[in-house]
Amino acid sequence: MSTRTAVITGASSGIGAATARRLAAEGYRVVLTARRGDRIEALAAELTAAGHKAVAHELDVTDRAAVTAFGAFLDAFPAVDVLINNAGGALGADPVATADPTDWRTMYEVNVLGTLNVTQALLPRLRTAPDGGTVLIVSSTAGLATYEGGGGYVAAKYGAHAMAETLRLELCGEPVRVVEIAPGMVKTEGFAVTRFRGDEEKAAAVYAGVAEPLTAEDIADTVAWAVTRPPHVNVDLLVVRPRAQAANRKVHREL
Ligand code: NJP
Repeated sequence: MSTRTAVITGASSGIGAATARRLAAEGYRVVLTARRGDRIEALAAELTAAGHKAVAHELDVTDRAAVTAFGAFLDAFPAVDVLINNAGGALGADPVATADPTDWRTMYEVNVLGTLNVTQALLPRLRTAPDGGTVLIVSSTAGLATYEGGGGYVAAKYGAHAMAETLRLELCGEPVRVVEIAPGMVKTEGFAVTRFRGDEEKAAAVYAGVAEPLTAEDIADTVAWAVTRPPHVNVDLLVVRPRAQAANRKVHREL
């Protein structure tokens, strides 16, 4: 079997980096993208040194022209088999009454339009993948149920969820499957720190007393499982939470 190629957005940290490592270990050629070029270059070098196939391509998913150029860059590859739309995140935890619309716009830009941009650019290649293509969207449990302070993040992830559902309907009959992974609480390097704009104390409080939040590797594991099913098997939606989290705000804490 020839080497399959997986493109991963937001591969510079957290779930994206773990997914890149995991898919490389599964034998995929991984194309790592993110805005922080130094990080993805370092990860690609690490994977290459370990005998895997990895390349880095700096990319802001909200920059539509850059994403289009990225699609052309991928023409050099024999095929594009898998797209992992992982770039995203939250900004702020303000109530709807007082939230900053700039934050809402930024979250919509990256979580929804970023995913749209990359999916549109890569779909022609995914359609011609030898064993069929896979579009995977890392959404969130925040895209399936709301919570106070979830605000613009909830709205954006509902958008990502709606896009996954709609795209699956529209591609029915074509050799491309659409998979959605909706994680609950995952303790990653960047998520909470970004949400609270670098306030490490507030970020740490998100996970306070939670014995075992999910790790980036846990989500990478579910991504790898979903994309390595036989091509006719479409895992529509996987909701993955830590055992200590029964719902978005129902979290067992040992404080
Ligand atoms: O977060 P973090 P996670 N263009 O901050 C990239 C969802 N999720 O791994 O550009 C391109 O470590 C950024 O790269 P850089 C979450 O919503 C998480 O936890 O270099 N890339 C970085 O690699 C998100 O969709 C939790 O700054 C952009 C990555 O995104 C995904 O999981 C729970 C970008 C973020 O890595 C990964 O989050 C949940 C742009 N414009 C859903 N903007 C959780 N952790 O609890 C950002 O339900 N990135």
